[in-house]
Amino acid sequence: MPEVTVKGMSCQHCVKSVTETMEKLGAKDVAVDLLTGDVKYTEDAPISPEDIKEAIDKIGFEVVR
Ligand code: 9UX
Repeated sequence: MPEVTVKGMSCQHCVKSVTETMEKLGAKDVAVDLLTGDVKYTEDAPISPEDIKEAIDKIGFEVVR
């Protein structure tokens, strides 16, 4: 299962924003751990890490890995 770590989330609204952004990129079954920043997801076709970085950045968070 692909995974990215997102820095800067501090509430459930942040989780929702990140989840919706990931879904817009085509991610499915997005599971966000608010405490660790771990974002797990499945994908039908590979999603570009650069696209993820850019989209997450745009909503005010940072992909750290
Ligand atoms: Mo509330 Mo989460 O401002 O960023 S949406 S902490």
